[in-house]
Amino acid sequence: MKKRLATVAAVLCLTGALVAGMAACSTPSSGSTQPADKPAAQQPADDAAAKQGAEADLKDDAAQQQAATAEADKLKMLPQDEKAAAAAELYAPKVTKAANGADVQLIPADPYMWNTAILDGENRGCLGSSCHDSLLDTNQLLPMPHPKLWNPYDVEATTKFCYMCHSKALFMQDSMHAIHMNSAEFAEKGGNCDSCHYISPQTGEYLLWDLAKYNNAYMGITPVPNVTGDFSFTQDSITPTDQVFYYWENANHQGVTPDNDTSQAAYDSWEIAVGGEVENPFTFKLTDFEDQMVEKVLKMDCQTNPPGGAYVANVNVKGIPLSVIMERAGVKDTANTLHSVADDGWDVYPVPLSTVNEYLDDILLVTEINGEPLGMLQGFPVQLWIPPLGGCHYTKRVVNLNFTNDATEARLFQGFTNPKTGEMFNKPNTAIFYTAQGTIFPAGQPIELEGFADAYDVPMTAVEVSMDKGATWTTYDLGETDVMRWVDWKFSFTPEKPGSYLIQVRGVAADGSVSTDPSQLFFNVK
Ligand SMILES: Nc1nc2c(c(=O)[nH]1)N[C@H]1C(S)=C(S)[C@@H](COP(=O)(O)O)O[C@H]1N2
Ligand SMILES: [Mo]
Repeated sequence: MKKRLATVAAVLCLTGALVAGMAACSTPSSGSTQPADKPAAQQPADDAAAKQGAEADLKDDAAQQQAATAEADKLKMLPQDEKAAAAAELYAPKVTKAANGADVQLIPADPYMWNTAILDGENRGCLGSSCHDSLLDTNQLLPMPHPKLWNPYDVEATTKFCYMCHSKALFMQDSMHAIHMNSAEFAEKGGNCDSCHYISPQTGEYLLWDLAKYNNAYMGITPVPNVTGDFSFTQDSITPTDQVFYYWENANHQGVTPDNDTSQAAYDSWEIAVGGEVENPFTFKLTDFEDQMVEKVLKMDCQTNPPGGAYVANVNVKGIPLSVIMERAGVKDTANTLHSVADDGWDVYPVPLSTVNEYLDDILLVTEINGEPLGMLQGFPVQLWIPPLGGCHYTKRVVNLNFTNDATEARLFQGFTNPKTGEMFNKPNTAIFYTAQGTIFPAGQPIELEGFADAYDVPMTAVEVSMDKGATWTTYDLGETDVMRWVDWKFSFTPEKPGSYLIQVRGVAADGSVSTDPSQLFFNVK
């Protein structure tokens, strides 16, 4: 496998395809910034042009770097008293615009210019002013298909998004090292270990810069022990339809997003065959059960929703109760498993019948979300919703419901295990919605944050907030919560003074488990 991935990286370099995905990536020591181009798929015919463009970019980079180095050199020669003011200006953290329009500063200001002049924070890590615009696009530049990712609720993708799938299969370290270390562009731009890693002075461990910078590397973040604010939550909030995530992995794990027919005719003619260990095998159309459909507010968490990610929805769904279908079929005692098979062959995550029976009141063959037919991406015309299991069990475009007697018990997926620690990565899980990393808030005004907390089949009992990197946590008890819906929390507080801050949010569930990877937001108050 390692060999195959290395070949892949070589192909990438040869075709120059990577060039499109890597906007100007400057050397870690330059102190200069280049604008990042939006990645775009390249046609083979464009390769020559792309290569020329990349060469021109590199020359531009080199010129900019020279200029920056000259400026920094001049500064080094200044007398001490003049140096401080000049350095503060030259090495001030950059203020840029986030995708949502907010002014952001990704690096805390510190009196010694440690973060920018010494650690060179502006030029390290995947994102920011360094190499990639967004991690969501990079995987689409691979030569092989890859499931499309996006970020509902504007939650920025981190490498934790990649780790969810790649921690077990196709190890992330292997592919990332091969792709970067074999990339001519990465080499030409002076990329090295420090570009991606933070080497812990305590342990010597190579941490990922993007994941470690705020907690381990930067100075200038003001701690707020025992932070307090106004906390509230609801389980009734509804994910707007355009923020409902989608995920197509397909039965072959190739992740090609389909382009299915969403016409009324396609809905009217959709057929589902019910069979296996049942008294009355039968085939039905969705229209046959129109008058028995019910509406419910239910959640769906993707099994691989990363820590701090928002592959989670809480929506008003309408559909046929599975109980109605099971009653009509007369499921025999010999059946122990439900296989819901899709037209793309998706039958990867069968469910034990005992689990089906446990949650039967909330299992629906869903045809509508928030009063509208399912979108193409959400599996028009029908998706089997099985809360509170992981989303992989929610088969889209079901064509078969097979009640079988399997020799081995079907495995349930309700959260993801970190293979390094054996602990759950994303259970309980939280995310902070709609707020860009580095956002600059006006001083003296309350900062209002919102997000979700959930733990699949385990009810949430508390949300905890820390503003001193986890030294103290303020607990907000939720009481008894409904496991079929998410917890949507709001937290509002006013920092006492301007500065740079880090807020972390973690969840506590009824089994006593606590998020291992809190969601976090770095922000500034000016
Ligand atoms: N037929 C089919 N069903 C599928 C998948 C798929 O690739 N094909 N992906 C599953 C996964 S992993 C998830 S998280 C949910 C996502 O459902 P949504 O797109 O409606 O949010 O669909 C599940 N059902
Ligand atoms: Mo999923």
